[in-house]
Amino acid sequence: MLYHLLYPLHTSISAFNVFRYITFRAIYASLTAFLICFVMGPWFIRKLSAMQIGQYIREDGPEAHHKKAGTPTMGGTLIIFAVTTATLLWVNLTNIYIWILLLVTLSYAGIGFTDDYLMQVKKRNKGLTVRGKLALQVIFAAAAGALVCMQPDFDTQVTIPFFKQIRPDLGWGYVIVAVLVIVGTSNAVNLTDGLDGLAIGPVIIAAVTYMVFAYVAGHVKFASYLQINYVAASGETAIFCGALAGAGLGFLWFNAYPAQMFMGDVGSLPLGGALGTIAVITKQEILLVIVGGLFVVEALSVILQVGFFKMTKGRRIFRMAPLHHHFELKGWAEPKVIVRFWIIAIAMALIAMSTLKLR
Ligand code: 57M
Repeated sequence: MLYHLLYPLHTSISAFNVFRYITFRAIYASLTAFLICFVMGPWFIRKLSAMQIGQYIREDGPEAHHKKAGTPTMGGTLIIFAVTTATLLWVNLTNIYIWILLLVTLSYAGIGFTDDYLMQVKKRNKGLTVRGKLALQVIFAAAAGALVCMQPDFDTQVTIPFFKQIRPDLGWGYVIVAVLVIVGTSNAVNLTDGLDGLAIGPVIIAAVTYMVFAYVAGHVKFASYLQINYVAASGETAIFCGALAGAGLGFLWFNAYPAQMFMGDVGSLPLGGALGTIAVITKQEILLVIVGGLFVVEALSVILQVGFFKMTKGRRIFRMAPLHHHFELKGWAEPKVIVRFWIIAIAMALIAMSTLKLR
């Protein structure tokens, strides 16, 4: 909005020229989203507490979690409000990719909100069914995938990290890749969200990484120099990434150990969905396995544990899945697990960045 209001004035006030630059708007979108979360956080936590939206803690979980009972949850509502407001303020609103990102973010927030609302407010012990949630996620991801494929400048090749020459063109089959990436990331972030700051830290790291990729993919000269797919107009999504990172930082202020609030499904589902959609738009779909390596490892630990548990009728690979519970039960203090997982996430992001140069 500010872009549309202020940039046209650059002919009389030359300082307003800065509104043209994606880098400038990405930084300010990030600061705007951060400030919204930071300033509104205490009020929001008080509201959640007054509405008694407190976390129910599973009895079979690690002992250390029992003291977290009643921590306000659904803090993701604030994150999504901050991301959406900052994005709408700073982007060029005629950019279709921004609307596709908002479609996934807000629809996934709606799914998560409904689930949380049924469990936390209506105090039902089950929210939406797993199948129902998955079906809705697939529908909105497929809609986003189809919209992306319909853009005249978007090609349906898939980028394979480290092998820049191999780019299989999937045609409409690309929608299936988009669905797998978006739905998979959404659920992997949700599984990771089990310790204070554990999910939001790597979300911030991934958002910053994709901010760089979005900027490069949307810049014809940089994209050609680095031999990556150029996606016309995708640079604007760097501003959304900035907003995501900023809102994440603002939320982390309150979610840092010991957490004053949790994000709930209304946060974890859309954050993962948004990262998946950015990966698709910037044509760095497979790279998300590296950028979001931590989410992948957490999801794999669940798949392996559940598979092994069923096959062996009750035996386990890990003390408990997802993986963060395994280390907790081994006796690592919660902050140690969290910070060490962040360190791994940063290392994975650096490896992902290196693919810009490696081929
Ligand atoms: C949600 N969420 C937390 C909070 C957060 C298939 C199975 C492995 C699924 C998995 C599962 O349900 N995962 C998704 C993980 C929950 O947090 C809420 O949920 C939101 C995200 N959706 O925002 O609102 C608890 O996590 C802790 N937490 C924090 N700090 C935070 O900032 O400490 C969350 C955010 C909170 C709080 O304690 O209550 C969750 O874990 O429920 N299931 C599991 O993760 C369960 N694992 C399991 O059953 N493993 C089995 C195998 C055979 C499947 C095994 O290994 O034996 C564990 N979850 C819990 N206790 N809480 C089991 C024990």
